[in-house]
Amino acid sequence: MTNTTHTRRRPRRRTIIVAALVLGLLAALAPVPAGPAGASAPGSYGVYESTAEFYSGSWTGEARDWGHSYVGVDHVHTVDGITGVGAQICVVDTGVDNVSSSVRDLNIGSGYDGISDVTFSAGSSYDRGTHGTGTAGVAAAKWNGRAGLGVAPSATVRSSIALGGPTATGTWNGLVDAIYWCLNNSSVDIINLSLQSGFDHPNVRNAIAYAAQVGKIIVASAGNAWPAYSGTVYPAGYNNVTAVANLQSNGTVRGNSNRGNWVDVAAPGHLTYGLRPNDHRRVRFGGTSAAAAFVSGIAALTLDACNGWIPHNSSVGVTGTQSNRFTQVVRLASVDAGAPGFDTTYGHGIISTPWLMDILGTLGCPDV
Ligand SMILES: [Ca+2]
Ligand SMILES: [Ca+2]
Repeated sequence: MTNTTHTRRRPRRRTIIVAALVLGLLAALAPVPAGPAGASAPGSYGVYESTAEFYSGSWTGEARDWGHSYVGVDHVHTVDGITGVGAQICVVDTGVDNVSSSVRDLNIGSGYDGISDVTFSAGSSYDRGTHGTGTAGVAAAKWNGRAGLGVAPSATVRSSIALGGPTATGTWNGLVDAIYWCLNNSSVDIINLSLQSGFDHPNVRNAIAYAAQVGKIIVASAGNAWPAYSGTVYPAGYNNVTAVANLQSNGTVRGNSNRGNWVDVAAPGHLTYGLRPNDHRRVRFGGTSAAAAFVSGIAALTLDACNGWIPHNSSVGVTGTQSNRFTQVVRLASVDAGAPGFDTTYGHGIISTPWLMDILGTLGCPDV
């Protein structure tokens, strides 16, 4: 990794935050359905949240997540001054809890519930479970004396609900509606999909292709079902998506993180710090869900550094949609791990955030 120093701070408008009070956590490990490829779509509940572990644990005070130092996010925050200002992450999940404006540990904008087809204001954001708030926390929690620090603490979260119920599952229609709400929202820059399925549903595929076409960056979890399910995981397996494997603090990918030639990168995901609903206290949140959220936070840092636009550079393969360009800069900024060169477990390797910033500077991003 190399370091650069920067003096900057361009003021940008942003939305206000909010947060909540209370407790409660559940651990839902849903199996990936080995989708009937080529056959008719499975009925209603075909999409599952991508969470292996959700540790309620005890409150441990303010501290950075291990992953921040492991991949240099702390350096990018403190030395480069890049924190995700101006970026918006649409979290397609169980929702993001925000019942109290007295605890301001997430910047939350207005949202949408694809299950009941209603929109809601920033102040009335809610979580149908726990998974979405955990995910949002990994990506964008702020310091507030109560919670931890996310990868992009200045980014704004937009909640678009696709999962619910005791096992945090959803319908294909609900998922498609939730993705469309994100892509139709011009303020949204990044779509986080911490969910997994073995079924390549054409409507989901098309929605994601359209999201990429209109300039959104799409990030998805590799899945937590290895080796029980060894096929391609969707939506992570789509070309327009950055697929993220679950890195542990010992530098290895977790055993249940799904593998395949569609995996792009490994990022901290095991026992990372997320937020729990109701009190927004920090919890250990793990799985490829957290790893995807970590990279969505890095996407927000990228857009902060690039003032919202990743420049094209065909000589290093940074071409195509903004989502494709993001995938490519992530690949370029990954440190090889596991088997030499690209491999199906780590993809192109372990993300290095300072290296990514150096690459963005070389590409001409104005703020690094
Ligand atoms: Ca990909
Ligand atoms: Ca490798």
